[in-house]
Amino acid sequence: MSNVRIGMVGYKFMGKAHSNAYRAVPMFFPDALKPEPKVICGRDPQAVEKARAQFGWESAVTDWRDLVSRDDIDLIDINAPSDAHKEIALAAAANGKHIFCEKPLALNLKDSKEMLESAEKAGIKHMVGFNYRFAPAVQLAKKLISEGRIGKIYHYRAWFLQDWIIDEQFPLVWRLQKDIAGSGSHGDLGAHCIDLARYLIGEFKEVIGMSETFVKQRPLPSEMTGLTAKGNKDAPLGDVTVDDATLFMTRFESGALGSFEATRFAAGHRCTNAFEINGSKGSIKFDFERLNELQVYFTGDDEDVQGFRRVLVTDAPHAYMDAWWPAGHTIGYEHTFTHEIHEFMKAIEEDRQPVPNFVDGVKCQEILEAVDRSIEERRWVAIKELQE
Ligand code: SOE
Repeated sequence: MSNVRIGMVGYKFMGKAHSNAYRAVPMFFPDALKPEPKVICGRDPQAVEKARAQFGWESAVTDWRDLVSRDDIDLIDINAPSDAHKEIALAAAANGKHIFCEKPLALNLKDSKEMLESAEKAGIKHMVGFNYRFAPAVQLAKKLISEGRIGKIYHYRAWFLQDWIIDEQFPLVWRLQKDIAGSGSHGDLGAHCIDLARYLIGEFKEVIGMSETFVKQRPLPSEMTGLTAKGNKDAPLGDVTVDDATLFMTRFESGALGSFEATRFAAGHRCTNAFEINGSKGSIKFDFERLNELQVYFTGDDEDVQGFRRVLVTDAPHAYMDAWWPAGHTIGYEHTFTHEIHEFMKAIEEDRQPVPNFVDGVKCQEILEAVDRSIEERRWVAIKELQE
């Protein structure tokens, strides 16, 4: 196979991010298989046709059922709202298509397990969209930890802060409806923090959390709108059925202690996805708003120059950077998706599963649900309980 022919379901925020990556991969990573953006799918014929022309897909369809069985498609990309993931993924797997699915993998743990089982049974390659793993600075953090340069890890602190729903008139978009989104800040933002923690320092052992829905009712939107929707104060109100903020503490299998905070109510924070890790030999700090930097502290530095150093992660020794620009030239959010798709193309070429895949999607969902259970039952919940 020389090209991987893509059929993509969804054409909004993530559809745009993925389309951009499919176009960028052959230009910047010409060594691996080439993704070929063939068919884009969405329910609204005019809107999907507009996206097709703008994002550069060959053709557009309005029913994903027509897409998953086509002979001229090798990989199905699912970036429609979360309630659509499972049905499309099961059908795609049954038709032998590889799958790239946005996070969170499904509405709940049960559905995510079903998706994993069907993918394994079909023998297809599957990937879940935890794109922040693919920031070169995050990869450098992983390298430093794996090489033992931070020592034994004691603390993992993560926070993902946004502020796009602080206005009480902001409409009840799909991301605020449990039956469509699965959960609120927890599954949307907390899922990224959980995945990064698993990637960087390993598995969670037990959790205890708390959450709040600060604004319980919001104006109903007139259409399926997203993050940039505008409120209409005269519209009838509907119930918000997801969390606005979820916080939890954890103990990792390694013995490290962790704290996590995901909220859409942190005024001034547009997209602060950050973590800090403290070990016996040093510390690491990352903040997505400064994507090209990693702050690193080593206890072994001479006393008179000790302090956090700012490493600009833009040069050839850093992951993926030799494919981009000369040393010191920065990259952005969209590059995380390009790296992610590149990894998927390489995995198909080498006939192995890409990482993160549906196994990681399920493990993340276990932790999300363990936190939910701990909130409901007001107690510590062992992750093992969810695996029984
Ligand atoms: C919206 O909250 C959002 O776009 C998430 O859905 C993404 O996964 C995250 O990367 C940024 O914020």
